[in-house]
Amino acid sequence: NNAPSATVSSPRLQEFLSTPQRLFIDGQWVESSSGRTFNTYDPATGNKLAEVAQGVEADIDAAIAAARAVFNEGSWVSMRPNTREELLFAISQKIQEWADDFAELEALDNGKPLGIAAAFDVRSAADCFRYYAGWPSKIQGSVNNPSMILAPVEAEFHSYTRREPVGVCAQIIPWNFPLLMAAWKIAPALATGNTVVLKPAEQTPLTALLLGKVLKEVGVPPGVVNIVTGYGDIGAALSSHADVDKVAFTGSTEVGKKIVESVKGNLKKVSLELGGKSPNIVFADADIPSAVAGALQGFTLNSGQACEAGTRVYVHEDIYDQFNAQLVEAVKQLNIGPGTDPTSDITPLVSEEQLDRVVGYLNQGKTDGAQAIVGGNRWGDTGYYVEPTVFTNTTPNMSIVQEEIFGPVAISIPFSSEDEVITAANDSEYGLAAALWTKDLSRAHRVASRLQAGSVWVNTYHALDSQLPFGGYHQSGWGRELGPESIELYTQVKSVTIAL
Ligand code: TXE
Repeated sequence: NNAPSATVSSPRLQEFLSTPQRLFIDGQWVESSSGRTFNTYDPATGNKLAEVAQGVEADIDAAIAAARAVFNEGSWVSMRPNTREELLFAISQKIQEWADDFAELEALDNGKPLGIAAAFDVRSAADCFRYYAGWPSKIQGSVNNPSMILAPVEAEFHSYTRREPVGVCAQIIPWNFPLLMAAWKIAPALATGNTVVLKPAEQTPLTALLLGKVLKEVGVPPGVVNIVTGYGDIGAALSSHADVDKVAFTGSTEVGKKIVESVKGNLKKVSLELGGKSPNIVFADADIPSAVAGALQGFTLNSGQACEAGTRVYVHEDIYDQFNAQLVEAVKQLNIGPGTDPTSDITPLVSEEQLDRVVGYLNQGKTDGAQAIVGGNRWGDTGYYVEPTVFTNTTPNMSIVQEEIFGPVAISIPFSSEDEVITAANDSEYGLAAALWTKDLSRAHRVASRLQAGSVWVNTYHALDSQLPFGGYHQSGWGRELGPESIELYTQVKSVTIAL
């Protein structure tokens, strides 16, 4: 039964949800070769949302073969930069045209607020394609005049470098920003002439499949992007495949380590964007209302299911009690409800598994002696909701202080000096993001330079843009995505030398 359990507003979405979702291989929508399917669920109700083809290893093989064939054939790789730009721009425009459908589908499949899905996920995905649409005509090599030593003939030399695509790219993405993660991966790969096999998360495959329809409609050649839905087993089959040249992964640090193990066979290139436990530091001279709003957004955006979430809030001791009181008040103003209700601020977690995981951390925190000054429990008994929670009275070794919880949960910790808070902030196996709130310009730059994190925000939080590289120090990952850095991730450099 493929009838959608949710009521959707547009005919396009009604049609999309009432047809079985298939794999996108070599420009065709096909069944899994095993005939198997799996369900995705609406996290607000736990009801089935759609039935999706469950890809198996044979489908991965077929998708990689298609991506390889079109890469080797050559016309995609050598496409005129202006034509490639037009194609990427058309994808961006089509996403905007279908923005309402993408937003509603994302809110249903992931559970996130419709407003966030529209204003952040869908808009940023369109922006990302537009940003990379500008790149193909600007990818450059360099010209050199080297003095060669070991050359067979005496000559002058002229050398230049070329930036070429890496090849077939496996891209494995998570469920917290499903469409946006697909955009961060596919847009730079296409801008640089690679071909792609994308594996969306099993919890949230739908917007990637709708993106597949966009790619087909605007005329991305068959085989250039293939989308295979399914579980982690096919992610592993992709990352270990001998005919894949690069794997780009966003997800848990645990699976990131498995990816690194799995690439040993052919030493394919790897980029990883993994977990975080980001510090958010409020100095005594901060504008307190802004810092409270920033701290709140830092740990509650997407119900805390953001890798860069600001979950360790360090507050100067002089303002600690005042700050906590205001933060608790702000948390109490939040509405909890389904993503499709425009008044909801805190929406359900993506799955029952994530609910159990987050509630497990809440209970562990309480057992360890931390105090929940607001929240601390599951909310309701239908859907996967958790109360937004702030803990105090923690010690540095508690699991709620060290580990990524991935729910709307923050720890508020007092500090007395700049040096002390920098040491505490950097005491983490992660290093994805960090923020500080101060009116002191010198302190802002000084502290920003000492925080071990790939993104540092001053007097703001969650400020992301396609132009700015994003990625992690330490176990938060390898490499940087977005900005010119993604052009580097998806190209390799060749030097060509000519004896004149
Ligand atoms: O992630 P997984 P999960 C963190 C967050 C969360 C935890 C667990 O703390 O609570 O991870 O989430 C695919 N080889 N983040 O279990 O398993 C999988 O099918 C190749 C942070 O859902 O890492 C999915 O497509 N692929 C994160 C993708 O990996 C494999 C966002 C991510 O799932 C695989 C999500 C394997 N062996 C979770 N096993 C962030 N950085 O934002 C699974 N996958």
